[in-house]
Amino acid sequence: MQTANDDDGQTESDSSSPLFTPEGSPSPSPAKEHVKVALQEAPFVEGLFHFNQFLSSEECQEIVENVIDCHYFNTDQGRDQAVLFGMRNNSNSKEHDESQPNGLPHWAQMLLRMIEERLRVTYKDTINKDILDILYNPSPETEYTRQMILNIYTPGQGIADHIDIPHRFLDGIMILSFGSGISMDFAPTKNKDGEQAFSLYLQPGSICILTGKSRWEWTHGIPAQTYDLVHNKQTDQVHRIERSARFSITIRWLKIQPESSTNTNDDIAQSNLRSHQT
Ligand SMILES: O=C(O)CCC(=O)C(=O)O
Repeated sequence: MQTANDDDGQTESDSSSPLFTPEGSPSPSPAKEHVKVALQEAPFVEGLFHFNQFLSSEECQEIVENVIDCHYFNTDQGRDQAVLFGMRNNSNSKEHDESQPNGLPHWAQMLLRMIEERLRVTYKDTINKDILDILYNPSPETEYTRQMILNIYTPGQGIADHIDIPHRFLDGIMILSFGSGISMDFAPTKNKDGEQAFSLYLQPGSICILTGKSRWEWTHGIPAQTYDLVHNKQTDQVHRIERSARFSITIRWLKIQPESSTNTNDDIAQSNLRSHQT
């Protein structure tokens, strides 16, 4: 593996967007810790799917503009995370129907439908019915709702390695990336079958899907650093890519549980994961 210091132009950060220009935020200091080399494509892990260029840059732009119009964020005041909830599933209906109003804003409903359609048609050779059901049609026996977490990461920010709380969220997590690319670390928790931790570069416009083993038995997290090292498979070189602001949308199924006091603690635990470079 050779190393190169130039940016190979993979990131398409949109520095003109107000979502990505947090005026007055402190400029991060250079990374101190060891920066792992990230892969452009995911190695095989049961239930993990990663598609680069899942969304076109025009689609990314439109989604970001819709989010800006909703005024969720104020990065000057540290408001860099928003959580959206849909309505609970209707236990009378057998199948979850993404085309029915679900309490989420229009742009989010459109996005959910677009992802479903694309997975069903364009990625049908990889995404089978079982995976689509996990993502779009969970068991009607459980009470659940859609949850979307929107996160802005400025360079130097990350999220601690974690497994999304097992008793709080169902199987099936989708992570969409916009703005800057970023490395995500994955590590097995069970240390069996010779599985190795790795780092994956999430490009803008990509989708990363965690189901099954990758959701329940692997941690994922984003190291708090100001740049990433990315291995280019074609040239066998490692490129240093500076981070700019990244925006992500994480889509999950949130279980509805009666014991709300536990839920509150869980929610705090889950939202405290965001980490900053020190
Ligand atoms: O923002 C991301 O890319 C990942 C977010 C995440 O892992 C989480 O909210 O649990």
